[in-house]
Amino acid sequence: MNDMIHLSPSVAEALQFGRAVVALESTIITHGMPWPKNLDMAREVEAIIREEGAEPATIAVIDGKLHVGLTDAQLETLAQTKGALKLSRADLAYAVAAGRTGSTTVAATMIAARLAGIEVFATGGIGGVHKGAETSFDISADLDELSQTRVIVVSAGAKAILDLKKTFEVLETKGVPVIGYGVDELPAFWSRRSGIATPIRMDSADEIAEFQRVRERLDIHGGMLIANPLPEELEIDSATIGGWIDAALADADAKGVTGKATTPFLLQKIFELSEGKSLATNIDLVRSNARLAARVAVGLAKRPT
Ligand code: PSU
Ligand code: MN
Repeated sequence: MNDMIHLSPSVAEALQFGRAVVALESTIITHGMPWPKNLDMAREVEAIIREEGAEPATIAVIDGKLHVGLTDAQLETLAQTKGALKLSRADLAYAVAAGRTGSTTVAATMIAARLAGIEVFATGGIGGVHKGAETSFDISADLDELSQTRVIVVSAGAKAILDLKKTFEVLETKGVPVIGYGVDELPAFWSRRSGIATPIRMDSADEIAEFQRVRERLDIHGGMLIANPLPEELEIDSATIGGWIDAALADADAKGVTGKATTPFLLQKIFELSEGKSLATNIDLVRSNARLAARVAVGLAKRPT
C-alpha cells in the first residue's frame, strides 16, 4: 500500500480480505451541496453501499493527510468546512504537501482509489466540456483522468450544465468506454434523456464487472464511465431543468464566474431557482449510483484478478 494513503480500519480490512469496496468523492459534499443536506446525503450513500454488501470509502485530504474511508466525525466536520480546497489532479499533492484540507473531485478521487486498490467509485455526474469551451477552454480534468486511471466511475452521465455532446465526443476520442445502464440513450444527470445514443449498453452489474476484467486482460488502461439514469418518476423533465440551467449560465456570465468556481456556482444557482428541487433530485441520483456501484464492486469481488 502506498504510504501516502491513510485507510480507515474498516476499509483496510475489506481490502485485505478482497471484499467489495466503493470509493466516494467529497467535492460533492463541500462544493456540490449545502449544509446540512450534504451530510445527510454522505451518510445515506454510505448506508446504501453497506446494505448492498460493500464497504464505502469516502476520500478527502484532511490537514494534509489523504484519507480513504472517513469516520462519521470526520464526515461531519468536512461537511461544515467552509474553506476546503476543491482538489483535482493538479493540486491533490499540493494539499498534502502544504498540510491543507480539501475535498476530492472525480479526478482526484480516482487517483486515490487507484492507489488504495479500489476499483469502483460512485458519484453524481462527472465534470466535462463546459458550454462555450471553444472560447473559454474550460474542460474538466475528470475526462483526462478517465482516460488514464483504471477505476469504474458510476454516474448519471455528465452534469447537464455542460455541453454533453462535446463531453461524450471527448470521452470517445480518449478511448473511455461509456456504458448506458439499461438504456439506449445516455442520461443527462437530472433527466433521463440527452438525445445522445448510448455507445455500449449493459443491463446488469455482472456484465460490467466481466467487461472490466476483460479490459484488464487485454491490458487496456484507463477507466470507464457508467451512465445510470434516474428512475422515471424521479427525473426533472428536460425543458424545466433546461430553463433553470440557462438562467444560471446567464448569471455566471454576468458575474464573470470562471474556472473552478463555475460548477459550484451553477449548482447553487440552479438549487435556488428550482427551490430545492434540483438538490433533491441530485441526491436521488447519487443514491441510485451508489447502489449500482456497490453491485458492480460485489461482482468484481467474485472475479478476483
Ligand atoms: N457530481 C455532483 N456534484 C458535484 C460534482 C459531481 O452531483 O459537485 C463535482 C465532482 O467532484 C466533479 C466536479 O469532479 O464537480 C467537476 O468540477 P469541474 O467542472 O470544475 O471539473
Ligand atoms: Mn473547469
